[in-house]
Amino acid sequence: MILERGRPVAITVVNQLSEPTAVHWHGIELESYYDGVVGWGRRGRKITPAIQPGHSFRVKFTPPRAGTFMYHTHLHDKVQLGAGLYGPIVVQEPGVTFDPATDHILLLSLGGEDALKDPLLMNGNSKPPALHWRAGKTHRIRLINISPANVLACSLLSASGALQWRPVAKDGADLPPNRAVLQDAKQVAFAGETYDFEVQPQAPGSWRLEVVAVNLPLKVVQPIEIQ
Ligand SMILES: [Cu+2]
Repeated sequence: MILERGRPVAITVVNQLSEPTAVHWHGIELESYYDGVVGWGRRGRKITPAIQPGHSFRVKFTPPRAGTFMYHTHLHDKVQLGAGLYGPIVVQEPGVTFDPATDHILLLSLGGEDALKDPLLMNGNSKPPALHWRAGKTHRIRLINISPANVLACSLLSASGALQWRPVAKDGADLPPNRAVLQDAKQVAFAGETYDFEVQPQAPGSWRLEVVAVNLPLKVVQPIEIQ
């Protein structure tokens, strides 16, 4: 979902499940009534309802910050998250167009309810196909962890070993210049965190983003071919 900072948006959530649901707009500042916390969020006298099967709920907000966010179910979390009720949100500055050639969403999740049996997924895939990036350009990586309760260690590697990247944002907030400095391309991401990095591949080669869970037998590798 790509939104524009400062531009009001209305999103209709239609529940086609056989059980109630609610959707949380993770990291976005919005009125609590729309934020998917059933029985808690409110607007005047209205309390956030669960969205019943066959029903819908219209969410309205104006994203105040550009950055990387996510939406996800906030009801029956284990079952519905395991079934895929989540997705990325990118908020762009006005006038900026999302360019998938250099802007890359890498969303980590669990492909089921059981971290001991179900696979770790990258963009919905346990064996994600290679991405093809151009050398000589600045690429932005938007790392999102929505794997419930999983702490993930992520490293960007080339065939000859570790790479470096420049962190530019965390949870949708730009980093101050003294934090946005080139460093080893490693990051531990807790569930619900987003991290943005910039990388500048100089020459063709085979890269990969390796992600392993801390204390769980989970791993996923995203191949990246630099061309
Ligand atoms: Cu959340």
